[in-house]
Amino acid sequence: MGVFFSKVISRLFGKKSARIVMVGLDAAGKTTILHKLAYNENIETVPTIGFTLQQVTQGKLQFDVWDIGGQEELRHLWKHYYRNSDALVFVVDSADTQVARKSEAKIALEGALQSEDLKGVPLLVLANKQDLTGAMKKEVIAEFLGLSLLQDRQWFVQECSAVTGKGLVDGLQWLSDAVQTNWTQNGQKK
Ligand code: G3D
Ligand code: MG
Repeated sequence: MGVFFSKVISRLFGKKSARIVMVGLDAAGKTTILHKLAYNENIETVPTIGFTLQQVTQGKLQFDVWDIGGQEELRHLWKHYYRNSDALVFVVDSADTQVARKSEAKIALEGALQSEDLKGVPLLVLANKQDLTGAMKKEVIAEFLGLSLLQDRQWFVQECSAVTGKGLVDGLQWLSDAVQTNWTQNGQKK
């Protein structure tokens, strides 16, 4: 399974270097997704002040992953890691239907999208944990995150499960296409 993902990822993103930032509230499933995608790769834990950054490099593709939410005082630190990103992946625990958590996720996403460094980059929302009963469907997630109000960027919600792997390749396929389109429209990447 892991080797399969490695091949898919390198095929999708081609020969250019790309940097993908993946964030979301704690326990959304980011680390599990990263392990699924980067089965054979070394996941590095990069020491940072205030939060833990996980990093994987696969060919010319780099994934940077960390928890966002809650701590307002950390926001100014995250922005350093948004720099030079080609795509934003926001992971949601679709099985967590608590109003407070949904609102926390919305605020966290809004905070990320306000970053100058992420201006115009495509947004993939991974509606994770679809294997659990009662998981919210993509329409519900798009609604509470207020995605229909987003302007000047491509966005997409993909239902997936990090445990079974279902949906992850489809999400990355969309992201790869969106990144290519964005590069074409806003000047080619070196
Ligand atoms: P995070 O890195 O976003 O904080 P993790 O989240 O990847 O650590 O996942 C948090 C918990 O959710 C883990 O369970 C993990 O196994 C579980 N999880 C992640 N993705 C899925 C999924 O798609 N389906 C289901 N059913 N569970 C998932 P534990 O028990 O280790 O805390
Ligand atoms: Mg984690």
